[in-house]
Amino acid sequence: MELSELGFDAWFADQARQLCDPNLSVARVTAVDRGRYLVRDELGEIPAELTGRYQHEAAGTADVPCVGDWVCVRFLDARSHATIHQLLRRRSFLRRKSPGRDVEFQMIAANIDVAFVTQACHFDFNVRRLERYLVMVREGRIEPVVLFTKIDLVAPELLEHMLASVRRAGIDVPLVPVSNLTGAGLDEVRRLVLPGKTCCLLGSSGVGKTTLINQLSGGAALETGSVSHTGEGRHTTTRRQLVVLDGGRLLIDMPGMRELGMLGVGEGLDEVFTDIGELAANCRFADCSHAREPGCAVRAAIARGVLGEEHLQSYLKLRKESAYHDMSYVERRRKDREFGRMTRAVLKPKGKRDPH
Ligand SMILES: Nc1nc2c(ncn2[C@@H]2O[C@H](COP(=O)(O)OP(=O)(O)OP(=O)(O)O)[C@@H](O)[C@H]2O)c(=O)[nH]1
Ligand SMILES: [Mg+2]
Ligand SMILES: [Zn+2]
Repeated sequence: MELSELGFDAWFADQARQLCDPNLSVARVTAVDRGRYLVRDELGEIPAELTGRYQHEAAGTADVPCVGDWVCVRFLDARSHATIHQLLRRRSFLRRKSPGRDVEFQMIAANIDVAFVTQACHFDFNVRRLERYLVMVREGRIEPVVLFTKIDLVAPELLEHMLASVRRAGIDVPLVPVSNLTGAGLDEVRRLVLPGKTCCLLGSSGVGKTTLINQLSGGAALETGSVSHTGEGRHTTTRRQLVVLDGGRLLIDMPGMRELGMLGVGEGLDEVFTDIGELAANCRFADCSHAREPGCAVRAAIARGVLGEEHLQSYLKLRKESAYHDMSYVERRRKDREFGRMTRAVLKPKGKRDPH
């Protein structure tokens, strides 16, 4: 196996050259469980932990490695375990705001190319929740694909109805209806999981995420909910894990999310609701709230019937909830300063760095 089959490419190689001590190796985090890690490189997967220094210096939860991260490691005792010394920059990420007033993010996974946002047709379909997931995915610079699973459990008319509501909501990402039972749609999913690319499955518990990964891997490798039950809300998968399929196709399985939590700073929101963004450019006031201001182009579009009132309401609701909106001025300033420090640390010339 080559590192490129784990998703390593020129972009990360460049990072490694800048950040990694030449005596260290590069590996990818494949699982995280309460401070214990699994990392993988060309030769295999081994347990790892953060160095004391790393733990000491990590400024916030976002600096701690998560599944999918590339890290610099030292292999110890004939590769029986490793220590993690340095995190490489993330090209993309999934994160949510930690509970509490402070704007601190919990990283969920990193360096993902495609996120399959998964809902099961028979119990889980919800357009508003779909939008929340899509915002989170777009914000992390990840390509979304929507999967509707368990289509074997619903009548074709119901599926049609669901697809129509998604389109009505202005969601224009690829959408694949699948059944793990009949195999319908699986070839299409397979075509989207490309060698050297990392995909992840997101969605509620019991929608069939792990079952799908097992289908694609051609063997029942991971534990799934029992077949006799629909599985809703049982949280069979308990940790995030990167699975390597043959040909370097990489999939991250995740536990069902109980709660999506707060959203990030709002760029993802505008990408999912591009229609509203385009209309808003013509509102008279730049900070128009699209409530009752004069010259509001968004309200005018609703009056003309080209934009759904419900669509606007869900946009406004998400915008109100987004972390950026929630941040006080002081917090925003602090965040900006932290960011400045971080970029300076990254840009610090190599010769001046302390030895590890
Ligand atoms: N009828 C039907 N059942 C399915 C399908 N896909 C999965 N299941 C069943 O749904 C249940 C839950 O599947 P899992 O793959 O464990 O679901 P999950 O999304 O990984 O759930 P968590 O790990 O809890 O987040 C299992 O009993 C599966 O056999 C499908 O396409 N059709
Ligand atoms: Mg699972
Ligand atoms: Zn407006």
